[in-house]
Amino acid sequence: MSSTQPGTVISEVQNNIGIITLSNPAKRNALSQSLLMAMIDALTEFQKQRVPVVIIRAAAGVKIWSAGHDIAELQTHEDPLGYFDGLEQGLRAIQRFHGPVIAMVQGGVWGGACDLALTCDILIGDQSSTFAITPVKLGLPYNVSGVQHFINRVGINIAKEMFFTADPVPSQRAKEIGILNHLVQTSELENFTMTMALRIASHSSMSVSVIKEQFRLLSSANPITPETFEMIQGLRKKVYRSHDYAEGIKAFMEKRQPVFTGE
Ligand code: YXS
Repeated sequence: MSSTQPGTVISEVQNNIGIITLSNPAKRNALSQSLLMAMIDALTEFQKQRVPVVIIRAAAGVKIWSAGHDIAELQTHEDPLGYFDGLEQGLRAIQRFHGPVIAMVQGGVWGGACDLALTCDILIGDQSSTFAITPVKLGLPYNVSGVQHFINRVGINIAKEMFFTADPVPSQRAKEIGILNHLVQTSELENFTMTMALRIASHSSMSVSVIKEQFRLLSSANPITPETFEMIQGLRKKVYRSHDYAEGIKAFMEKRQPVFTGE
């Protein structure tokens, strides 16, 4: 079974493994609302078909796995990563899928796509894979659950460096700091990933599913008080209503460097 929604994703099942291929090449696989909804639809369909494991990938040989959130769809003066934003819905769909979701990565992973890849249960990449989280380049306030994803995955020190520098982390370092579970030769990437998916699928899907849910619940179990959450939201509001955020978006659309004023 394979379905393609132009400019979004290609979804198919091979040996009872679900495969979602990001397919928006004109925009370097930017995570548009329509691409994210198509990804969610594919996961929903795989869940119905009791597909035990899913691989999320881009087309073979791409230089950019995904350029991140579709900047053209980011609203200024509004929370760009609100609970119902397409990216946030997509991240939750990956977390709540009943089995492991494996990100198979070639090429650059940018911004919200880095959050999406890190939200997958297992990451396997080749030497061309790089990972950058880039809100500071747009003057954008990342969201609480997103920051938590990075702390959980790489630890607070590395997460700070990634957020503050916005520099792409190259594959070798990504392996060293725990972004990548495995760094494999390009020629081996598809076979290695499918072999792992089939290995997982050979085990009790009920047991795997419940253990995945335990990881989700335990990794998000960092209670903060309602007042603390409201303070964070207040701080974020200052940022997404700032000159800098509006300038960051405008500069990208005008293909120029932003001029930030810190206001
Ligand atoms: O000029 P055309 O119409 O052909 O379109 C160009 C780009 O504008 C478009 N494009 C994007 N459109 C919307 N959202 C994007 N994120 C995006 N990225 C690219 O795709 C066409 C080809 O882009 P071009 O010419 O730059 O390709 P390239 O191969 O030279 O460079 C590829 C990239 C990915 C290095 C470059 O496109 C780039 O730096 N893109 C922006 C990466 C980025 O900053 N992503 C973060 C998005 S915001 C986000 O994810 C979070 C909300 S956060 O900010 O918090 O991280």
